[in-house]
This record gives sequence, structure tokens and C-alpha cells, in this order.
Amino acid sequence: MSRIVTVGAAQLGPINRSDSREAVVTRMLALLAQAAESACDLVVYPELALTTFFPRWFLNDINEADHFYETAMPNEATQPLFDEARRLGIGFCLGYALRETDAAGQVRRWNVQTLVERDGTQVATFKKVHIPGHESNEPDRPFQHLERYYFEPSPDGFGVWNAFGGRIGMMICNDRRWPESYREMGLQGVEMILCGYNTPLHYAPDPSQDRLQGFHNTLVMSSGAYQNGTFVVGVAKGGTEEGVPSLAESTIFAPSGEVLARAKTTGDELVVAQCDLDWCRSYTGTLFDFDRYRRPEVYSRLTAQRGVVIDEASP
Ligand code: CDT
Repeated sequence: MSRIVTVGAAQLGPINRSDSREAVVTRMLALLAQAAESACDLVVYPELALTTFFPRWFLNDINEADHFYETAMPNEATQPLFDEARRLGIGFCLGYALRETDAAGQVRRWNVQTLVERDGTQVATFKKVHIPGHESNEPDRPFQHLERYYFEPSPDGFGVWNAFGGRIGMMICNDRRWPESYREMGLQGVEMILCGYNTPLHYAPDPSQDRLQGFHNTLVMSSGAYQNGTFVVGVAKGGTEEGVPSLAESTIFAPSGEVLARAKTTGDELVVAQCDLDWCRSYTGTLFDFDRYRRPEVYSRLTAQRGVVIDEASP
């Protein structure tokens, strides 16, 4: 039986602070209609796809940012997307900010992606693991990257789910830079990883990296795909949003590490590729046969320590 998943990377251009969720969902529906014309099974939207990338601003009272978070999914604004996707028989992956109150009455804030199957059932909601940027206001920067103020890191780590006839995993933006993300999913048999991102071109702590944003984006996802024998779908919110230029270059990678399709613009654009999930076995059954070739018994540092530890006793 064929295991071809036709996937659409639904890149979005900028979303301004004043844009309503309804206006954004209208743009998403236009991309969904294109996806239907291309016979897509699955459409992947970017990180924090329903709002502007609000961690660029500091708010002294975090509760004043509540309107950037969803408290339920679906909700009134996103219900048309859920309804139309189910009518078309297309699944989707949606990134957004989630605010919830836990059993102890504590408010929790997460950067999440929800995966929805073609029949409308919710497969999973993944919480971002690696939260980049800083915790407090740094007014000397041209703009903030306060994700560590606005979001908690996931306590759950990386999952892989049976969906779309294969093994589907998720990660969000900065997660794509860490080899552990891919390997955690690789060890669960992942065949396609879905990743939304917002990547400002300017990196204040080291501006020498600014010109390399596109290179690094391709480098990490291509390597992660190849080293774990999986497709990777990277989807940007690109273009200049509220004065901040961000990387576009949404790309679909094969298990070979090759680029199958890439965005040509920095705005709303659907990038499509037909992904034969059986291609993964060409890698996971040979060079990256983990069970045959990995050496976990000599990798103990990978989970035992976080930062670099230098053994002063070694010569
Ligand atoms: N959204 C997100 O995770 N962006 C980061 C920017 C890193 S610089 C603070 C990224 O890895 O692209």
C-alpha cells in the first residue's frame, strides 16, 4: 500500500499586531484551498501562526499579553479552519500560544503546535522544548526575544504519533537547531517531523550570524533529516513583521537530506512535496540502523549533564 503523504508547507508572511485572528484565518483558508488543488493530505502552518510574534515586546505585567494566547483549540476564530479542513479531508498542524490553568490553579503559558487528522480528530498538542532568547527586558536590543519570559519549556519532551499512515513528530522553531530533538524522535521511529518557525534575521548577541540565518536553517534541518532518515517540514512566518525582518525559506527535506521544495517568496505561499514515507527505510534500515550501529553505552553524558564539563584531571 502506498504511503505517500502530500504535504503543504503553508508559509505565512507578516502578521501585524493589529491583525485580527479572523483575518489571519482567512489567509490560512486561502492556503488550504490551494492545498486542496494540490491534493495535499496535510498542511503545516508556522509557529505562533495566529498572532504577531509578540515576544519581541516586553510588557511589565505579563497578564497584559493574555490576548495573544488561546485558551481553547478550536475556538471561535479557528473553528472555520477546523471545519473547512475536515470538509476537504485535509489534516493540519497549527502553531499558537496556549494559556491554561492547571489542577493546582497555576497559570501555565506554552508555545504549542496542534496536529489534526484528516477527519478532524486532534492527534496531539506538542509543547516547545527549547525556549530561546532571554527572561527579562533588555532595552538596548533593537527588539526583544522574550520567549523565556512568555513561555515555559515543555516538561514532556518529544513525541511521535501514528497519523497520516506514518509516524509523525513535531518540534517548534529553536528545537530544530538541536540534534537531540531529531534523535529523540528518530528513536521513536519518526518518518516526518513538522516544524513551524519565526526566525528574526538579526541576532543581537552575535550579529555576525545574521547573514547566515538561511544557511543555518538549511544546515540543521537537512542534517536532522538525513541523520535520522526522516522527512522534515520547516515552515516560516517570514518577511518584515512590525519592523523586524524574519527568515522565510520554508523547506521540505527528504530523508536523504535533500531539499524537495522551497519557498520562493517571503509572504503567504504554499510549498508542496509528495513524500513517500517508505523512503525513510532506505536510511533507517541501512547506514542509520540505530539498533545495529548506535553505542548508547558510551553516550552517557548526553542525558547526565547539560553544559560542558572539562575533566581537569585529564592530560
Ligand atoms: N522562535 C524561535 O525560536 N526563534 C529562534 C530565534 C533564536 S534567537 C533568540 C530560532 O531558533 O530561530
